[in-house]
Amino acid sequence: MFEKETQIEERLSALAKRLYRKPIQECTDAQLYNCVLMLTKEALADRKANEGKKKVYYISMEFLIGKLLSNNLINLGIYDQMESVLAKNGKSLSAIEDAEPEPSLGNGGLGRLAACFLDSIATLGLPGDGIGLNYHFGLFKQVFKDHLQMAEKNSWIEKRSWLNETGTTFEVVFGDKKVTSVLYDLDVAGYESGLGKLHLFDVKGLDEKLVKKGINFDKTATDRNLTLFLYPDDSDEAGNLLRVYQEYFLVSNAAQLIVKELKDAGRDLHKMDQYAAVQINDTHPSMVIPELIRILTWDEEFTMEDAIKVVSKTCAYTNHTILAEALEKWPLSYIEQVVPALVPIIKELNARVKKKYKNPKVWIIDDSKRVHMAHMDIHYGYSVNGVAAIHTDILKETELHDFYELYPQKFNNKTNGITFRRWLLSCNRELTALLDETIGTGYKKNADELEKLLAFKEDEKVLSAIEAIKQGKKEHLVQVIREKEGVELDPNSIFDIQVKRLHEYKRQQMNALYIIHKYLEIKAGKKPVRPLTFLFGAKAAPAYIIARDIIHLLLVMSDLINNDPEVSPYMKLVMVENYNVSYAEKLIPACDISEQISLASKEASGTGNMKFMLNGAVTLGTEDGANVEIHELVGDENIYTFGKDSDTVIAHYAKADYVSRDYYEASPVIKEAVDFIVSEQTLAIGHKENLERLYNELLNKDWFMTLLDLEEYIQVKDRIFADYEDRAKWKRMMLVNIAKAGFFSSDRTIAQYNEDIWHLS
Ligand code: 26Q
Repeated sequence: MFEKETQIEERLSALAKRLYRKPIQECTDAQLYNCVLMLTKEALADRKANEGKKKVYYISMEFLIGKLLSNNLINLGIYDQMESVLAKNGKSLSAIEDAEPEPSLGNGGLGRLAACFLDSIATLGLPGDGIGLNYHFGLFKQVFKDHLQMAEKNSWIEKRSWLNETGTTFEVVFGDKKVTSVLYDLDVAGYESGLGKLHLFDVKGLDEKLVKKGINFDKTATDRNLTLFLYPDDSDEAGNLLRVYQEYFLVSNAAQLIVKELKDAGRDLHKMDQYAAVQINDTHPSMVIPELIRILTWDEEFTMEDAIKVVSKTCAYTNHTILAEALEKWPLSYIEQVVPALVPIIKELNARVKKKYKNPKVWIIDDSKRVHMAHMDIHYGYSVNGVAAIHTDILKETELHDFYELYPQKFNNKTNGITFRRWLLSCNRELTALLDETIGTGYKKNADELEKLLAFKEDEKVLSAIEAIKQGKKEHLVQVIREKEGVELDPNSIFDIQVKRLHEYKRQQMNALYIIHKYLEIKAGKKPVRPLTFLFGAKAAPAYIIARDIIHLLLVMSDLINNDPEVSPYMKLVMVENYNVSYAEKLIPACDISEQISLASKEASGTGNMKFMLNGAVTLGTEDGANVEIHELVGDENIYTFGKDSDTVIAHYAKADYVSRDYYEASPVIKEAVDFIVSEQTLAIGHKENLERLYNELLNKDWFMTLLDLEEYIQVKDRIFADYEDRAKWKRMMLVNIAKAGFFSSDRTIAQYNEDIWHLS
C-alpha cells in the first residue's frame, strides 16, 4: 500500500475533500493533521500482527507513547513520501506534526520505557501487546505562575485520534460496585515490518465533568472517575485508595483479556505458561497474580495448587527502583475495600510463604497488615529483573538480598534501552542522513553497526558535519525556546541540559547550586570564556513539597539571571514549561552536556542518558544506573564522572553518618551558594516560605546528600566547560558517544528479555 508518492497524494486529497471539501493547499495544518492521521491509520490497518505460539503481555500503568504521527510514518516507510507530497502542496510536515495533541499516559522513565519496548517488540517480529489504561487527562499539564508550578488537566483525546474502538468489554467487580470496561486499541507498527497492539482500557460512563478547577475531582466517585487521571510518581496524597481501584481495574481487564485470547485460540489453560508470558512493569500491576489465580479457580475449575503453579510460571517482575519509600505496600484494609475477592487469595499466598520461610522480612503481609507487592511478585513470579547492571547488583546485595538467597536463579539484569526510531531517526533526521551516508543504513536494524563510525574518528569532514548538525539543532531550539518561553538564547553558547522528573535524588538542586555559584562569580567579575546556557525540564508531583520548592528556586534564579544585564550576556537559565516527550525530542538533539547527576545507587538506570549520548552529547554524571555502562563503553576520555560511589553512599546510610551542615561549614564555596537561596536578591523575587524551607532542608536534612558531591561537581563542570573550547577533542568525544550508543537500543534489551525470560516462539 502507498508505494508511490502519487498514491499518497491521491488518497490525501480525497480525504481532504471528504472531510473538509477543500484541496490540500487550502487546508489548515490542523485539518491536514486529521487527513494524514486517517491515511496513516489505513496503512496501519493493512499490516498483519506478529504471530506465534507464545505471546508476551506487557502490563503497565503507564505507556508514555508521545506523539505518534512521525514515528508511524517512519516505521511504515512513508515519511519521505509524505513530506514531499505536502511540500509540493505548499505544506510542511513538521508543522502538521505540531498539530497532534500529546497524550501524557506516563510519569517518566518507566512509562517511556514501556513505549520503547512496544516499538522493539513489534520491530523484532515478536508476538506481544501492551495492556494499560486510557486516562482521558493523563498526567497533569504543568504551568508556571508566580514562579510556582501549577497543575492543569491535559486533554488529548479528540474526535479523530489513533484510538480504535474494539467493541470488547468486560465486567470488573469491586467490593462495592461493578463497572463495565471498554477496550481501545492502538496499532504499534514495527520499523519496516511487524505490528503489535497497545490495549488501553477505559471505563464505561466515565464522567469528565467531575473535574473541577485544575486537576481537582471527586475521588470517591469510583464508578465514574477511574480513568480520568494518572497518579503522579511519589504522590503520598490522601485519596490513594483510588490508585488501588485503578490498579485492580487494569489487572482485572488484563487477566480477562489474556484468558479470553487463550481460550479463543483453543489453548489448554493448564499450560498457560507455554502460550503466554506476563511482564509486570514494577509493582503497579502486581495484583494480576492473585487475579489470574482467582479467575482460574472460580471460573475454570482449577485447584488452588494448580492455579498457583501455572500463574507462577507465567508472570515475571521488573523492578525500577531501590528507593524503599517507592516500593508499594498497600494496607490490606484498602484491598479489602476495593476488591475483597482477592484478600483470601493473597492470604493463602502469604500462608504458603510463612510455612516455608521463617524470616518475616520475606512475608507478603507484614505485622502492620500491609501487603508488600514486590514480595508477592518475587515468590509467585519466575523472573525478577533490575534495569541496569549496578541496579541489579544492589538489589541482590542489599535491597532484595533475602530474596536473592532464596531464589538466586530468578534474578537477572536487563539493562534498559531506547528505540532508535524515535530517539534518532525521528528526532534527528539530519544526523540520521549523515550516518546513512557515512556508514550505510544497516545500523537501523542492527544498532551495533553504529560502531562503524569509529573509523571516522580522525576524519575532519565527518567530524565537522557532526558539529554542524549539532549547531543546526541548537539554532532550532533557540527558535522553539523563543516561541514557547519568550527567552532569547545564544546558539553559540554551551547548552547544558538536565531534563527528567523532579526528585531530590536526581539532584536538580545541586545543579541549581552550581548555577548560583557561577552567577556569583560573574557578579564578582569572573566571566566565562564562552556564554553558558542551562536548561531544565521537570514536573514535580503536586504533593511533593520540596520538589516544588526546587522548581521555585530554578524559576527565581532564571528571572534573576536572565534579567540582569551584567550577567545575562554570559549565562542564561531556562526552566521549560510542561516538559514532555515532544519537548525532549527538541532538547536532546541540541544538547552539548547531558546532566546525569543522581546520588550514586539511587537512579535505577536512567534512559535520558542514553538518548543524549545517541545524539552526540557528552555525559557529566555520577557512577549510577546506566551511566556506569556508558562509562565502560566510551572509556574515561569520553565522559566526565564525579562524586562518591554507591558503596560509599550506601555505607553513609548504614552508619547514618552524613551530616550536610559539616560540608556547609567546611567549604566557603558551598556556604556562599547555599546561603544565596535565602538572600535579599532571591527573596525580592520569590517566596520566603518556599526558599526558607528548601534552605533548611539542605542544611538540616539533605537526605540525598547534595552537599556531599557539590565541590567535586563544581570542579568537573568547570573542567568540562574549558574542554569544550578544544573543539577537535570535543568533536571526537561526540563521535565516540554516538558510535558507542548501539548497546542502548531497546532492540537489544528486548532480544535479551525474549532470550532469558519470555522464550517466545
Ligand atoms: C506508585 C504508587 C502510587 C502512585 C504512583 C506510583 C509511581 C508511579 C510511577 C511510582 C513510580 C513511578 C515511576 C518510576 C520510574 O519512572 N522509574 C524509573 O524507571 C526507569 C525505567 O526503568 C529508570 O530508567 C529510572 O532510573 C527509574 O527512576
